[in-house]
Amino acid sequence: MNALILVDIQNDFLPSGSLAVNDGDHIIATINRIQMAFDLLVATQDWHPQAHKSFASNHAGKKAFEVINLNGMPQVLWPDHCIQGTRGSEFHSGLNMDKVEAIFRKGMDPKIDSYSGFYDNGYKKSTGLAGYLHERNVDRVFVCGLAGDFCVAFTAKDSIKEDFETYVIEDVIKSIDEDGYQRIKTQLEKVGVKFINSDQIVGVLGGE
Ligand code: VGL
Ligand code: ZN
Repeated sequence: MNALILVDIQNDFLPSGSLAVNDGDHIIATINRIQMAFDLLVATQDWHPQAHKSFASNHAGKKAFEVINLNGMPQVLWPDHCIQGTRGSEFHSGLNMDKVEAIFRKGMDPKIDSYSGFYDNGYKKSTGLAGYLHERNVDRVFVCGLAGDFCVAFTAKDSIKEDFETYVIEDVIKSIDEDGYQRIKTQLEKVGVKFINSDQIVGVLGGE
């Protein structure tokens, strides 16, 4: 079984959102179109309390995109985003969610950030996504969404750790920083993540 994970396709990461990713909306139509190729669709949702320590606004004198030490780990400070229950935290209205069987929320603990759909950044808590996918007999995981250099990359890294054959579909991701994406892509390639474009999905799945 194969699964497509839709990572954080939420208004705050789209144009006019508070942490807008360039051209974030350009991936939506293709994501809707490729959904039918997969056995299972799941989504992740960044879901922060207002007091989240990843927000620059919760650190006096700090600005967004500065890096601080948060409980022993480097932490990029972000503009307030994806606050629980706000419009910014909702999925893009044009994204087809009808076939998404489960939504995994992350980033609720104010003390620690959570980029991956599987674990927080300190691996203190699991979201249950790995167990869910294993119980559904998934062996191949495909990842798309936002942002390529953060939540998509961390999700792909943990997917490999959980022993899923893992693909990032590169034409349906967008990154906050393209250079940062290229650096993390090199690391992901080393641990076995594969990179494809959406026109290769049928070929990859055809081997099943
Ligand atoms: C993300 C920064 C902060 C993401 C989430 O979805 O990539 N990036 N929170
Ligand atoms: Zn966040």
